[in-house]
Amino acid sequence: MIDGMLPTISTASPALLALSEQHRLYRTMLLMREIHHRAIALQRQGRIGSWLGSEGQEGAIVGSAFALEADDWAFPSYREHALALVRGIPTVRLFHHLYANAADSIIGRNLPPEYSFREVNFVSVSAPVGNQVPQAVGAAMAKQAKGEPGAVITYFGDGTSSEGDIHTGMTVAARRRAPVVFVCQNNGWAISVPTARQTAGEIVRRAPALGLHGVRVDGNDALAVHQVVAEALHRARTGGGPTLVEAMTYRLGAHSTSDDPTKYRPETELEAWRKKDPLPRMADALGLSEAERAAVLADVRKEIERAVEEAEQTPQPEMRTMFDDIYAEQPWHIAAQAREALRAH
Ligand SMILES: Cc1ncc(C[n+]2csc(CCOP(=O)(O)OP(=O)(O)O)c2C)c(N)n1
Ligand SMILES: [Mg+2]
Repeated sequence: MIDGMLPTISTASPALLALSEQHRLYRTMLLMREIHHRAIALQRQGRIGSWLGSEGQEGAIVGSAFALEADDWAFPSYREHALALVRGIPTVRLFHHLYANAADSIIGRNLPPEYSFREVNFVSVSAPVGNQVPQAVGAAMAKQAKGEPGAVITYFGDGTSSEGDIHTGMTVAARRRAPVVFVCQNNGWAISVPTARQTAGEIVRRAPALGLHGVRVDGNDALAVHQVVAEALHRARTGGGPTLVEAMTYRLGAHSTSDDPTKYRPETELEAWRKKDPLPRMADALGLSEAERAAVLADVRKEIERAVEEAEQTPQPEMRTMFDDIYAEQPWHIAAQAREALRAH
């Protein structure tokens, strides 16, 4: 039942993805990396509230996102920014959310970056880790019950793999052969807790025990991730049951803008993983020259600058919106609070 149990497998077969798509995949990875750097700078300047980065994990995130089709649903965690981009959300909308402005799809209701993009089946990111997994299984079972096409993908981390919700979700999904793919990004750390202190076993080995397919993949090889996730989604869509994909990767940056990994993480470990950075690896796989790499970089930076400018110029949400979307009919005490707040404003 376990498809690949080697410590890491790199089975990139570009056959599944046209060359032009591979170039687009690389550009999206680079766009995500540059958004990450820009977001940290904006947070340090006090222009946005918070940021959780995906530096080092672009291969796992973008590679898997490229395997999705229009009918699929995604229940992401907080690092899958690029998933929204791949689903067709323009860069500026990520920044609208980070600025919590009036054009933010959730007008500042979540801690950034916890997006929600209903129109592309990108379900609101949950703050409590692991919440999204039973939700994804429920959505997959609903698809099954309604006879709707497509599958569901959900993401979580190595630390989150210790949560009960994960096991409940996977057990039910396997029992019901629900069309869902679980992507565990094992990035070595759950804030300051290393994976070895999180679990005595290997995460992917839980799959056969719970009755799922299990695949471990080199998460820094975007094409390998794409292939493994495309196969898992195909299996899910065609009634073959759920899969747990463990993508072995590494968080090169801090956990969030409130974290300082130099306090707990050995520099040598970081340096070893920098050498396995998924971005140059993908550029090498495409045979890109230095000039070509520089051209893509300049292009994504321009896109980001335009997006930041537009987000900055967009006004904040109106005060009254704070009281919307909570109750179908506003109760008297909320109405009274709204009146008072608007008077004081
Ligand atoms: C239920 C719950 N417990 C604790 C937290 C605090 N918390 C936020 S992120 C995080 C670490 C999660 O690590 P992992 O699953 O490995 O994901 P990563 O951050 O490495 O992507 C923790 C403990 C939370 N948000 N929710
Ligand atoms: Mg982790």
